[in-house]
Amino acid sequence: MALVEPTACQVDIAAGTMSGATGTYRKRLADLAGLYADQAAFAAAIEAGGDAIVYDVADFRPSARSGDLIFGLTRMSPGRIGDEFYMTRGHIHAVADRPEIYYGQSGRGLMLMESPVGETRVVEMTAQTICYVPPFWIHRSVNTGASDFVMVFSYPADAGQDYGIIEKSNGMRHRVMAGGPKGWQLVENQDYRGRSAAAIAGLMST
Ligand code: S6P
Ligand code: ZN
Repeated sequence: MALVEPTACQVDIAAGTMSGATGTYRKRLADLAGLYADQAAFAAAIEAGGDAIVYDVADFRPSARSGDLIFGLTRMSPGRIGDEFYMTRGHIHAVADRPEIYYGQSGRGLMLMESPVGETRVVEMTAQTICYVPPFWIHRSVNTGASDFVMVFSYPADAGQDYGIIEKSNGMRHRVMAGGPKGWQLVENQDYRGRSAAAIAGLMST
């Protein structure tokens, strides 16, 4: 098998960028319609502030081979729609038993995780926090701070992303809203629909 050349990518924490990326994408508010609870606040935010950038992702994908690694950088803007903090779309890995790590670079936020049966876990993150997302956990990043929230991530190259799992449940079980002693609190998503036993068994048999 042909060897891949070793490489290095440089993170610019202040800019929230990574050199040498093989791919980048940007998500603006309009790309995230339906994600937030307060639809009137969502429409007002687009009307008032233009189509704000919510997050940028840059990654390095050497190959899609199992055993290889993808790594990259997520930069999230600070902001809220109503009381709900800016967040990523969230997903489970398409090969559901593939894990991930995130390494905080700057800012403040959290990793919101949900198991197939609907248990919620939160890992709070600041610079130098390493968050381990175990196999089978749905994960979404949330910027709960007042500045950019920047994280390095790495996950197996054959993991893929399944975004439909969150759409099918009408969102994750909990929303992250302003309030409480820490400045953020979990609030039950009123529209949430739990997964069927068959769906859970299907995920866990990966
Ligand atoms: C991929 C990994 C990250 C996210 C990124 C944006 O498995 O978890 O690269 O893709 O943080 O989140 P999302 O949910 O829009 O892919
Ligand atoms: Zn992931």
